[in-house]
Amino acid sequence: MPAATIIVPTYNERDNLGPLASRIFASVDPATCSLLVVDDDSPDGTAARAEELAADLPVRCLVRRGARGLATAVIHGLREAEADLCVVMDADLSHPPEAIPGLLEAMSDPAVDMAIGSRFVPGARVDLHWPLHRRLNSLFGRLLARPLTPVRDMMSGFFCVRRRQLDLDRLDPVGYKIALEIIVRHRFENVVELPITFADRAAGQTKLTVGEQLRYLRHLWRLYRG
Ligand SMILES: Nc1nc2c(ncn2[C@@H]2O[C@H](COP(=O)(O)OP(=O)(O)OP(=O)(O)O)[C@@H](O)[C@H]2O)c(=O)[nH]1
Ligand SMILES: [Mg+2]
Repeated sequence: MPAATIIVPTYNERDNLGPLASRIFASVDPATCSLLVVDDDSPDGTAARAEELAADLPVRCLVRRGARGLATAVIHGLREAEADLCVVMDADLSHPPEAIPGLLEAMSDPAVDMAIGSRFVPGARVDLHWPLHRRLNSLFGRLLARPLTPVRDMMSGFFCVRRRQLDLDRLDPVGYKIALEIIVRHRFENVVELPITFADRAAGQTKLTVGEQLRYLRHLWRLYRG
């Protein structure tokens, strides 16, 4: 298995980190892969939990103070990653760690720019108990981004990229949609989407607020403006 850094942005995910790390290191080799938690100084003690896990596993935690935001946390992680191959995923076990080897395998083809764990290709399943308004929200969000990229799940937070192919100084996202930002800014054309089963968050609370949705509109505006 190639060396890879698994970057996980966190805000108040203390109770998810243990199960997440167990499932990650049951799926990838701890001798070549490591977990990089990028925490925005969560009040629930997420960073302390990461430090506990670091006693037995290749886990490192970066704490950002005074900054908030999923996408910028991921960029911070990409800057600090040890490996060239970087996998980005959520902490809440919505993204199955068992799919990581498939993403890494897809990147073994040098022509592939990015591999995405996708909810919207044949074979994918979305095991969610989302209320109708949230599903409509997600659909509407994807429709708004459709002219920017043919990628079906451009909103996914589960993907693999090569650090050396990224110009991190060119990225200027607000909010959540880091994959969309990377695809559009780098004009990535060869994006592979692998079907995943997407689950409801395991523990803890959502951070997806109305403010976050307004930030998404601002983000789209920036991308359309070029
Ligand atoms: N560092 C950092 N991570 C964040 C921030 N907001 C969210 N995250 C993390 O980003 C990931 C996705 O956030 P979620 O709250 O799961 O968003 P979601 O998947 O759209 O919504 P739910 O799963 O319903 O909660 C999780 O690992 C969060 O902890 C933030 O401001 N800073
Ligand atoms: Mg989630």
